[in-house]
Amino acid sequence: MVAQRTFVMIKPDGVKRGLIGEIISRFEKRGLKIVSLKMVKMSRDTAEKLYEEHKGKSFFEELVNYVTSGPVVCMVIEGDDVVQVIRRMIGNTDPKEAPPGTIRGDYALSKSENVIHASDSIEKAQREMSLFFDKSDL
Ligand code: FUP
Repeated sequence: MVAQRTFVMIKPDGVKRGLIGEIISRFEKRGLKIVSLKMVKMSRDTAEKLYEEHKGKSFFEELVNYVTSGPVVCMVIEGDDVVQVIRRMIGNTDPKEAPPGTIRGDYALSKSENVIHASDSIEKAQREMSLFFDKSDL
């Protein structure tokens, strides 16, 4: 199995609530490798690019306002089948449907403020990590 890389971001509510350590710890304990990590205040332009698939939807404005409302922690994480493994670890978009034991299932209740983002395909991972990291960071 060839190691994959994915993009993960702890959203402003996760940072404000002091969940950075807890969340990173889960990935480390799972045996995944943190390749690069940074805290940034996202620009509006970057937020619109990150969520471009949702442009025009009713929640888009609210989503962009929320992810630019405070610092986020961006990571590139590596491991076997890491895209799928981390999607399972974070749980459903709507935390009320996310099973206990998942990050959203344990720490969130709101669909719009759901603590964490992770890429849902290898292609998206490449695109999303390039919004926040230079080649030399990786
Ligand atoms: P996910 O990949 O699980 O983060 O989910 P999506 O890409 O479908 O949605 C991205 C973000 O848009 C969610 F994390 C929160 C927000 N969203 C809403 O606020 N309302 C919705 O109905 C769907 C998504």
